[in-house]
Amino acid sequence: MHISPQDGIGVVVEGFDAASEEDVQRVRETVYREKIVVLKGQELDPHAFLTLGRRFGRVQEYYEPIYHHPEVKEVFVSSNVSEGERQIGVPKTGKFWHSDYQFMPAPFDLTFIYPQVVPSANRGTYFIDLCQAHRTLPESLKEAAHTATATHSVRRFFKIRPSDVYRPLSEIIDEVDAKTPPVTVPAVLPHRHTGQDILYLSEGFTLSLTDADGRERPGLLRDLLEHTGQLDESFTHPAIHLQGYELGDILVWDNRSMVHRALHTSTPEPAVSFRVTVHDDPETTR
Ligand code: 7UC
Ligand code: FE
Repeated sequence: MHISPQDGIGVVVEGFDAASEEDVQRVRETVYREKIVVLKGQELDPHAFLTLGRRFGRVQEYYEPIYHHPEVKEVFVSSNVSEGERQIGVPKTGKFWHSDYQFMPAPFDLTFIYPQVVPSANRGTYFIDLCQAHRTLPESLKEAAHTATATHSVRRFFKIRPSDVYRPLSEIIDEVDAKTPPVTVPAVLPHRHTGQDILYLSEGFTLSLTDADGRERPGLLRDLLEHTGQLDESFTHPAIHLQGYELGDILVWDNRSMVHRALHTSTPEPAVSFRVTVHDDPETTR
């Protein structure tokens, strides 16, 4: 197995063997330091992809079944391809800045994305490192960030399911809030594997920010998001990294510190990718 740096954030790994415990350990050690790891030349069916995820920790299946792979429910399918009447997975996922499961009490440590059908143009995922965003906070925002609490929810990006047709919107919203109640946590959180501070905010999932006195501070939330680069509609902010990929790549990232956003495709080309998400709990995996 050979690791080399890539432009911007992350490393590229050639010769990764999903069956090698040593390779898995090296990728695990590398991902929290380098944030993104691209495993080249992988040929895994959905079962083997799940097995790979399990080598890194406790695999979490997505809470909404419409995303499940029909044979392997732990594999989340993002797909704009439908076969006749049958839509497998969900189209247009993650086209907003977020960290996976940020709206849940226990977000994942690692996300694995395995593209299956790749568009010829506009492929890739944007990333921003929220540890870097914390390190570069101007003095004027630092104290306010450290004393603030943030509330995260899936509400704005919950996808209407086929079974929701003809249901009142208010009933669906109430159901979303009952099933996934908003989560309130400090705006700056320590990374549980590296101890580094994370400015844990996203444009998609962070509903509101509250100061030490319990007052809502929308202006502060906007200033902090602006600092991270998430409000840059041109995607030219220096903190934004565009991660490309090709068939055979598996992207692995440090989900707690990396907000990401799927690239908008102007031309509706077919695109399918599989995803596995993992809790890398020290007590269960080491
Ligand atoms: O359809 C989507 O964009 C899925 C999103 C609401 N959640 C992904 C996640 O893992 O948090
Ligand atoms: Fe995502």
